[in-house]
Amino acid sequence: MSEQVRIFSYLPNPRVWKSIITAELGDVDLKVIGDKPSNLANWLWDFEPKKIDSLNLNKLDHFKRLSKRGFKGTLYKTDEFLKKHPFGTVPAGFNSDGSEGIFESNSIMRAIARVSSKKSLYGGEDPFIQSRIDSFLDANLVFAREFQVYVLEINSLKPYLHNRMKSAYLFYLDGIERSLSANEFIVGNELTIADVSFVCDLAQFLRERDNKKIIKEQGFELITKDFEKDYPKSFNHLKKLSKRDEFKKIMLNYLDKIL
Ligand SMILES: N[C@@H](CCC(=O)N[C@@H](CS)C(=O)NCC(=O)O)C(=O)O
Repeated sequence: MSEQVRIFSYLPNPRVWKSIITAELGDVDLKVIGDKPSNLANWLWDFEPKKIDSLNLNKLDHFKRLSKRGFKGTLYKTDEFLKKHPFGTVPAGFNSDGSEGIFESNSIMRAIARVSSKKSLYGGEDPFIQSRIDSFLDANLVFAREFQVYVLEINSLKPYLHNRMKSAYLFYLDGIERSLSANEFIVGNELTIADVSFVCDLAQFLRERDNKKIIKEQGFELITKDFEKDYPKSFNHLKKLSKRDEFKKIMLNYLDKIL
């Protein structure tokens, strides 16, 4: 039997971890295909992605696309890929026969939760709990988009960018901290994909600390400097979940150096 969901992406990628962890929690058959970020320019992006043989590059001229975000130079994407993925991004999710494309890492994760028989991952049968989970996922995406820009510009920071990132961080974590003051998990008292997305995106942002030297050299403070002190509930939640088997086997020691 073929897999239920397929993902093509550069790897490792915390945005893909959202789906892999959800598949672990929800017992969904997920196939992930990919390569190191720097190698993805040598792949033909498609439902059946293929490593490009450099000798055949001239035959692929038709599939040449100028990269738009996070990559530099040329990428190779089939017409069919762009039909399924109009924004042309990875991670790129697909249903089992490739007839549907699902983009945005939160939405790919949602697809996995919907396919799973473990309905509690996505609010059970209650449309309002499901929508509340969506609310957190939307807030998460806004935060993640801010930090994507920040990380891409980390070598040439400007006060405007740093301030914007700081206020997005404070806004997002104030809300998460408040929700964790009322419940054990972000939505209610069961683990949902809102928690999975929180762990993966925040873990990725905390790697800001790897860039401490370069941020300081440009005259700025680390935004996450006092994370543990300022947001103790969020910190404990992140730490506790990242130690659970389903998270740990995917994230390995990603957080060890920074927490
Ligand atoms: N918010 C999206 C971000 C996806 C994204 O921006 N992907 C970039 C790489 S980091 C991409 O695929 N760029 C393709 C291009 O540059 O053409 C998600 O969570 O999936």
